Amino acid sequence: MPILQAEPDPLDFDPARTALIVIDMQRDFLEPGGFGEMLGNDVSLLQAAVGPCAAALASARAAGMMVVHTREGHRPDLSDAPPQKLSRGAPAKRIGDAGPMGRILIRGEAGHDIVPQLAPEAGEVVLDKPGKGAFHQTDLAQILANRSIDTLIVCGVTTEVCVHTTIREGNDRGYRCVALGDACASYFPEFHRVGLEMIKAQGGIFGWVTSTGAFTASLG
Ligand code: TIU
Repeated sequence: MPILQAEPDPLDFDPARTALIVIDMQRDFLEPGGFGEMLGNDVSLLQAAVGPCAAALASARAAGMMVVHTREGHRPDLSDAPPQKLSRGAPAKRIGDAGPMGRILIRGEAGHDIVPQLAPEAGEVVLDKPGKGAFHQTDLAQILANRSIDTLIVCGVTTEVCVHTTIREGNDRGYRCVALGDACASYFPEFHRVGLEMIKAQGGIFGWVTSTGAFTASLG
């Protein structure tokens, strides 16, 4: 079995029982002219994760690993969006409002799509999720159970929001969750750094952290 060099400890993993989960690498969060930039964020911070995510995807595909791409977004009628989430942010810049790449965080809109550099391939799972965590109100648990998955390699954006929530959810459900630090990113560099520290603190309180290079090396 491959050994993955990670913090706080190395772990062995069976690629046939491991899934790469790419979180919310969507145009609205990452591209200049999207919703993220409209809110005043420096999207180049998130762009830094695209190359490492592409490298992780290439390795996982070559190894025949399961790949899951998630997208955060809602039904066009907003019926699945809690009022508390809809009321966040300045008026006219909220979920469902007209944004620069279509309605903000609405399924089917251009900005909701995954960036072209990381486009899903045939046979990969694309998971639409209404929350920050990938398990909340989705069929991810069943999809992973059907393949006897026990380990999740997690990358994407943002480190402290959707990546963190998914790793916390996965850890509580019994999965071994490993963040690829350089393949995650945040609009807030300090949140990214501390977010990774939090996962691996206290002996790996809810997961492991490693690098894309260590992951690709472990697969040979
Ligand atoms: N995907 C994800 O993290 N969604 C967010 O809303 N993140 C923020 O950091 N805002």
